[in-house]
Amino acid sequence: MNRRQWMRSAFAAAILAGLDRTGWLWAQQQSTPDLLRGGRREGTLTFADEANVPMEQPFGEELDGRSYTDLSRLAPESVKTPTAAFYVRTRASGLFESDKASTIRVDGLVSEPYDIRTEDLVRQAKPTGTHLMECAGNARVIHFGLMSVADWSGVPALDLVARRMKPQATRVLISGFDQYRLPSRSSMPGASWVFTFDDLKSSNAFFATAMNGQPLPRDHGAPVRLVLSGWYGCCCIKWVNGITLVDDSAPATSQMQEYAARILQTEMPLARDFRPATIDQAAMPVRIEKWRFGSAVRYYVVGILWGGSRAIQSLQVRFDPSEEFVPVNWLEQRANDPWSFWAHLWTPVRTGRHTVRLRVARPDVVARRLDAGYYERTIDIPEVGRTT
Ligand SMILES: Nc1nc2c(c(=O)[nH]1)N[C@H]1C(S)=C(S)[C@@H](COP(=O)(O)O)O[C@H]1N2
Ligand SMILES: [Mo]
Repeated sequence: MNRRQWMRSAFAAAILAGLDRTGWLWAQQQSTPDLLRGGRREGTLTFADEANVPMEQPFGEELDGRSYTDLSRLAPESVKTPTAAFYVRTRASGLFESDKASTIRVDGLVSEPYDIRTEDLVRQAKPTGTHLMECAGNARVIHFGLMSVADWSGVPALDLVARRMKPQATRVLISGFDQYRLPSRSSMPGASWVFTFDDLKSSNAFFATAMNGQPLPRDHGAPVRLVLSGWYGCCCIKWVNGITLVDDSAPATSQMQEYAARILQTEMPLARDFRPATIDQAAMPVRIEKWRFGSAVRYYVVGILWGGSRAIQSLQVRFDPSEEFVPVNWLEQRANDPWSFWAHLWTPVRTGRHTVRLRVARPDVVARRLDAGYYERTIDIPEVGRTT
């Protein structure tokens, strides 16, 4: 597909989304086909101040095992991440025998403990939609590669956890297999999380058994993992082996404490003290291309927006702290989950280093990480040209 066809298809997709029963669409200013008319693409720049790390290939083991998604390849017509490129944070333990992980134990405040057979979940699984996952530890240095989107299948979590429950149960602790051969250099072992029933309902939580039409791979939590729409990946427990019904006195897990240290910066003893670990509205550039229009040099900036819980309608960009924010030329937000796209044709007036930052200019939209500069990216502009 050439550039023009690409833009045409994005535009077509935008129109279709506008007509869609569920989709909502906010197109700002110009239509994309106009943006690049008469131009010629000369190449793609790389972001400055980011490390030279392996992308889309697993490295390291167990708790320190990672694989990063290359977001620079994203385009509006291909929002899903192929499974082999989906990020990994914690690779399967060498001690974990997935063929023996045939049951999930349900205990705690239930009339009688019982087991759920994972093969029953695999059989009952239905398509559960396209969802984004982002690690709370996502970072610029690794090109923000701890974020991906897949098509999932599974079983609604609420259906499963609420069986044989005693009336005093108000929360549910979901745990996964977390014993490792090797000590970790960077994180505490033990992924488990305490949810309210309302958390599971509002996030459409499900126990996933397949992604992108294939059985869940080992590193992504086979045979069964949890997925919550709009919550950070740290809550999406892999290798699920336990469901414990608890009440409001349940302590926060070590995984919740680790997350708290990363996001909320305060230590809280009880699960009930935690705010839902939802992703605020966020946005960033993923690719900057150099274009020539006659004698003028311009830069085509493609980005994504994700997180949040409402249509933002307006997204603004700035290329230097001394500049004013301006509305992006094109924005097509279809939903908060998974990611959507924006684009901007930028004509810098000087060469050298620039810092790209996005802003949602709405007081009613919370965007803590975005507003703190967490998703800023820097770029070195090699050439500026006469504008016509
Ligand atoms: N059992 C278990 N589940 C886990 C983890 C873990 O260390 N152990 N890591 C969590 C974190 S921090 C993230 S971001 C997601 C990553 O899921 P992925 O590797 O499939 O992308 O899994 C979550 N589930
Ligand atoms: Mo994470």
